[in-house]
Amino acid sequence: MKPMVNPDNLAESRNSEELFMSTTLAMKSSQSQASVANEILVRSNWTHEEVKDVFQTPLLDLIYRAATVHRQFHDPKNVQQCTLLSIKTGACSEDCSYCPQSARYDTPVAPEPLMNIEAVKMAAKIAKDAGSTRFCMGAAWREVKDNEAFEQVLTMVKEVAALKMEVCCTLGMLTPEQAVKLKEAGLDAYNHNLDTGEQYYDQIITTRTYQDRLNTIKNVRAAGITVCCGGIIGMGESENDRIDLIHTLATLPEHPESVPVNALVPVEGTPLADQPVVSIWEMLRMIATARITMPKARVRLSAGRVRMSVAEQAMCFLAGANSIFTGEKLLTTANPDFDDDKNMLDLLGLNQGA
Ligand code: SAM
Ligand code: DTB
Ligand code: SF4
Repeated sequence: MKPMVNPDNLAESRNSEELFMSTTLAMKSSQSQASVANEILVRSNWTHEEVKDVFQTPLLDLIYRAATVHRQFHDPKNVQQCTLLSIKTGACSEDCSYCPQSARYDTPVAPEPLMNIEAVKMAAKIAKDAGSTRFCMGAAWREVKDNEAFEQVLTMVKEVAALKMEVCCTLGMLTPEQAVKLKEAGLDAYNHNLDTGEQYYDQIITTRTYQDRLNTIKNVRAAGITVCCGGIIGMGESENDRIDLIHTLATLPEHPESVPVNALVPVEGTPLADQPVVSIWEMLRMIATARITMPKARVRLSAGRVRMSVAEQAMCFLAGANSIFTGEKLLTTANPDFDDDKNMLDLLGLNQGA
């Protein structure tokens, strides 16, 4: 027998259905409003003046604003661990004043030829077991050449991708065709930094231009590889040069998916060996401004971490950094070891259960 339908109940159930529907619609529309608002925050039309205003915000307000944007776009408990490996070290033709791998300077770095594939695979496995989800292979090259070494790097990319890690490379300048070959081998990301603002650039490097760097970034993007692009502070640049750098990054047609913020590691023998150490306050300002102007990017707290306390690094995470390089070495210089980083992440409640 069919249950009796009480017209009052029917009206009630209709009303509650309508209420449910309208609430769902309201929720949906507030969600889409939120995503519309988020899209509005992701802008490539920042003026220099706007970036400067953000950069010059009083520090605690700046951090608060960056932390808020961070929470709108990311899970603040997630910090990506990326491990670097120098697959070809030193003897580089370029004159980058910060770099211990340039053949022009007498530094403690001993040149080493391209590593073999098995050794790279082993390093990637160790990194994965220690909690890294991304592996970045660096070569001290001005540019990639179409030779046997490049073929070997393509195999390395395939092997690391087979370990189900994100694969990144930083090999110098790339042509569009080389970028496509890397993509086909399974490369997820390519690191190529602008290093500093355009006006200051020729004080740091003379052997290739800012435009060369922008061209490589364009080639990477066109091949469908994600872009990792940032810079270094502490090379004697002015505040305006730092603003220039962020302004250039934040006005690229698409923001880099990853923005490394490096503090100069001054290395004996390089022209920048005697630069004063970058203060935590300068790092925080840079990280927070990158977070606010490029909300979706992973902002990577990069070189210089070995000199920072856990409390200083915690401030960087609060200001919007959500990635670090892990492993005993960056490319040729020291980095905190895996265990210290694990203790720090545990202490701060980051990546728990990940
Ligand atoms: N040779 C390739 C290139 O220049 O693109 C890839 C390797 S290169 C070492 C990668 C980046 O490391 C540089 O662009 C620079 O931003 C960073 N880097 C190198 N030496 C550094 C140092 N002493 N301190 C901080 N960052 C450094
Ligand atoms: C980036 O921006 N920083 C990393 C990575 N990309 C390749 C390299 C830092 C190198 C620091 C000096 C060294 O260890 O040789
Ligand atoms: Fe060579 Fe790269 Fe170092 Fe410049 S930064 S000297 S291109 S390894």
